[in-house]
Amino acid sequence: MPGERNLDTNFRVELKRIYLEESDAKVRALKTVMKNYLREPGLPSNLADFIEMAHKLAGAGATYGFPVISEVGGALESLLRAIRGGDVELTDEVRNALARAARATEEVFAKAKEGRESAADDYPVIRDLKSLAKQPEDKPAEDHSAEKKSILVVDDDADSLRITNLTLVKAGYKVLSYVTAEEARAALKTERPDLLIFDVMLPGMSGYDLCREVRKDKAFTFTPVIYVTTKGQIDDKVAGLKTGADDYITKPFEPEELVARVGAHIGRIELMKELSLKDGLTRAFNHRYFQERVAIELGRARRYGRALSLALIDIDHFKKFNDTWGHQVGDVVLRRLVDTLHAQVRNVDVVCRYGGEEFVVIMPETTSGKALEVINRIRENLARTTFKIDGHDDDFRITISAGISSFPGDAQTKDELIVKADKALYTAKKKGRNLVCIALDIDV
Ligand code: GH3
Ligand code: MG
Ligand code: MG
Repeated sequence: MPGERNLDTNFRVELKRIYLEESDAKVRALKTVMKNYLREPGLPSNLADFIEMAHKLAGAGATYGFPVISEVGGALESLLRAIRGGDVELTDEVRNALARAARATEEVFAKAKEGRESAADDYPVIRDLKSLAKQPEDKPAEDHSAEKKSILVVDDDADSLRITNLTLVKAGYKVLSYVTAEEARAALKTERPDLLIFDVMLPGMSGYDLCREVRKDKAFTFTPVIYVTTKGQIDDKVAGLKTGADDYITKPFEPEELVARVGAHIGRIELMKELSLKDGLTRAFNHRYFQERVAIELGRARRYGRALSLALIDIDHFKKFNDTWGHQVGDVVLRRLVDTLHAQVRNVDVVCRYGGEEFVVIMPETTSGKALEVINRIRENLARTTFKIDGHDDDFRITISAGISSFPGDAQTKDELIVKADKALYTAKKKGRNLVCIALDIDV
């Protein structure tokens, strides 16, 4: 039985060795892209190359047994993306941090060659990079959608696991690998991979048992499971699919086939998420997502002692608009409004359709005063801008009213935040519309 060998240790040692063999080249490549970038920071391809290098280190490091490399790479990537987004300038302090990141990378590898381990705490540069990028350390879960998808692989055969790993890493995935089902099960208590790949025959708990157990966990109801196994008989395939798995690949497999199947499953789940979280007409997030997200953001605001604002926005006299122009024209206006909101709020703000012609913007780290300023600017822009709609010669214009409430000033709970924003909106309507009110204005 393959499980009798100590594959766990052997495999990890082997992966580390492979990565270390390439480490000099990696450090050289990192220094080159950094040098090119610092020599000509204005050239977009220089920054793009640098970001790609950081991204690779972030993605592969931990997979090959170098979590600190992933940490440095990830923090470096965030900072570089912030620079690209115009949120951070290339100051001397930033230059200095970039150079320290390269030195840290070199040192982690050098220590590993001498058989010494590194810990993230040994490298304060990781914290510095993060703080320069102004990224809170626990980013909203949804931000990960833009990041690499992660795949958990369980296989007790070292060669097979390595091929699967290398294939998936090369295809751009982050891979978490385990040699026993028990290990994978423990990891799944904290990790939330996007797809699971199980070998069937494993020492101890089998892949089938693991799949059955995973399917009982609500967090993984829709996570695709693929078996990769040498068992090729039709009976085995049927038995495998009956455990709740989605697909089956027989070893030896073609890497392209694995990547294609993984991509198809992940793509379908992404689409499903998109459909279940977003409103079909406007592409704003839907009411259900709003409720979940506002709770998450409120928790974060409380934990870090930061402000959080909600802006509830309602189109003025929209019923009359529909009655005059028809619902189809009304629908176009709803979409336009969401586009306008998306264009004029920050990336971290979350635009949701609360219902009907009411929208709500979740604004993390935003005080009531700042939210008022932003929403008022949007209101003014809308009120003074006319727009055209296909098939109509008329110039259209809408106005909006909005109510704003904030944590911690106006409300402590999610429901209270919503109620206060709603009351502020009501005040704005009562005062004549085309107006933004904050919770403080209530009862005035
Ligand atoms: P107020 O200024 O007080 O908000 O007046 P209002 O007419 O906008 O408010 P009311 O709540 O009376 O009417 C809301 C209208 O929004 C009624 C409905 O026709 C329209 N509406 C809601 N959902 C949709 C939609 O999906 N498409 C279109 N075209 N109209 C919608
Ligand atoms: Mg309205
Ligand atoms: Mg309304």
